[in-house]
Amino acid sequence: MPDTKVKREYNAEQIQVLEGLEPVRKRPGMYIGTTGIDGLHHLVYEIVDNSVDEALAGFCKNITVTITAENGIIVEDDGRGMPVDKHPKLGIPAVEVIHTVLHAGGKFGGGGYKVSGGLHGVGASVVNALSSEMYVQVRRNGKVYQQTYSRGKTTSPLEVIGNCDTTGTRTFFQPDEEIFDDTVFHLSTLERSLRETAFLNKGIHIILRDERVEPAKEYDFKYDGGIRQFVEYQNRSKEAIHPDVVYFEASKEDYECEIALQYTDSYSELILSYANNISTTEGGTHLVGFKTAMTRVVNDYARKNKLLKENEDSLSGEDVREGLTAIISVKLTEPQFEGQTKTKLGNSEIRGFVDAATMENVMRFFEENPQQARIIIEKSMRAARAREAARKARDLTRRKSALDSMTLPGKLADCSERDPSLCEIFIVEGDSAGGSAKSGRDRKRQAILPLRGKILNVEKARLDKILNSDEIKNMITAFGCGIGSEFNEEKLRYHKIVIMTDADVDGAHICTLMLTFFYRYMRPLIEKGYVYIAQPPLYKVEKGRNKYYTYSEQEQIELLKTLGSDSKLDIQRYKGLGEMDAHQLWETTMDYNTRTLIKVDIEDVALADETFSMLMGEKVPPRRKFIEENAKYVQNLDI
Ligand code: 28F
Repeated sequence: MPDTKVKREYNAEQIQVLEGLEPVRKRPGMYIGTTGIDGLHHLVYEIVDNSVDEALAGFCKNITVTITAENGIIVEDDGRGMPVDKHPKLGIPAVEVIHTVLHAGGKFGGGGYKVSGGLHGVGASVVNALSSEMYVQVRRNGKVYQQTYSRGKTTSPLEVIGNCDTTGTRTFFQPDEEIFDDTVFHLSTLERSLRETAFLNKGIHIILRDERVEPAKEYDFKYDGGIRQFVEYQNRSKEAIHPDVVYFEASKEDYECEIALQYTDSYSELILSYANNISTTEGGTHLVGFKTAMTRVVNDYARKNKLLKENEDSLSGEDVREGLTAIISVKLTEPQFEGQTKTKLGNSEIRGFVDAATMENVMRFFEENPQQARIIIEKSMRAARAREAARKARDLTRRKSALDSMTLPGKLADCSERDPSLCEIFIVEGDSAGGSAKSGRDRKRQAILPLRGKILNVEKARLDKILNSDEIKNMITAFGCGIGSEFNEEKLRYHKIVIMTDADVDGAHICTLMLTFFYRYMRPLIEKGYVYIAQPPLYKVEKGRNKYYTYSEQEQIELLKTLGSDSKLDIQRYKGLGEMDAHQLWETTMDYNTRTLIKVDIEDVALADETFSMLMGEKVPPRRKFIEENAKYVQNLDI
């Protein structure tokens, strides 16, 4: 009898179960983007998204996220509770499949589609693989079930550990220190993300608790106004110029969009876009559709109502978006994410869908609210006139430098090196410090641009006025890379732009003004990591022939402890850069081998936008509250 080899057919899921979650531990970046701080926080979003899906399906009302004292995370919801019945093919409980099989989960009941975010629903199994400990407790059928896991492996069978008369799911996980070098969660990051999730899913109730502090710090997010309230929140430190938030939603076959917008007296635009609650930071077809329609509807209405004369040029997209805060949220069953960080929406049908919805609804708002329409149109027309004036002013600066291309500002002490990647420019507060920096520097690679006093607050000024400020013009010319839409990274003359100001309130203010200018008109400088803040010393301590510099109060205390208070010490507290001579400034703050530079990076556009508006904008109360709350962090300005 020939032995017929029985060929066992494995289906995809069974292969997955055999392979386990090893692939996730081998290449975690494939599943959560990075194993840095962003990847760590993605673990939370993956679990929270499962609760959000249960809420969107209509079965969960409350979600609680707790950071435990040991930097573990507990997420709890009052949904139906994960299913516990045996999986027909795999013979293990559904809850175990969800935690041990990659991409298990898929569609949720209630006919909805999985619209929540994360890295596109890799779900609980990835969190299990990247956690040293994990447990899930399911309240369902009047019982409390529990199962535990570690590093992707099941460490206990599903057991009944009690009875209950409620339903829901509670998940605990401790990020694996073998995977993540930094496992300390940032409360502000979770606060912003969960608040955003609550705005995007109106009515959902999310509580965030931090038990690492005594008493525990708690946030409570619930916004029945959804993205309308999101716009009001983003505008809380700006002045709205018309009373109503424009809001509309539209749906078609298997996609829907929801948009809210309101104009303020700000000169910058803030448009946040989302697809299935994922922040599409690289934009995409929904954003293009919205922008195109906004430009068209403002021009059409302006012409139809004789606000814009026949012979006047049309308003540009930039003019129309000056001062605009908008939230665009689309939901679709088969989203295509493209771009470097997979946060650009690619679905082409969405562009026309959002364009038509915006055109129709904004035109209707204008026709029903002619006063508000006029205010908005007039704002855009002022922007157009200012843009025209700015172009003239810019041509002036360009024409001058075109005539004599090397017209660099007289105050600039340039460096001799021609390769920008080796060059640094120090923007130094005050002429005396500028003088010391010029003589103390490395002339080959370090350029100095002294800055006299405060620069213009660009948050409260338009481009034409900004271009009239010598200090700003000097920086633009020295950097060589242009501003705004003309910014060209290839032309940047220095790959380190170091802000060097006094370590006092004035210095911090000048530093913030400069960062505001870079953020508003040369944002890629910050995004690409060219901008730094120099750290001058606070104290010089001399003991006999030994000389020590300290850069923070803490460091000073430790040094004095080490040197012992018995010996005779000569201590100098630096009030400003000008108190250091050229050599001291060089060795403490500019020498490549001994200096400390803080690299400025934008952690979150929305946060940066509201931080600058709060710090530099019109309204005083939010600014006072912000400084009171954040003063203790200010030594490491990391926006
Ligand atoms: C703290 C994290 O994960 N909550 C969840 C549910 C509810 C159901 C479900 C989840 C069926 C097969 C996909 C219950 N009853 N919180 C959570 N709550 N998953 S995750 O079902 C899983 C789906 O795989 C659920 C009826 N239908 C769905």
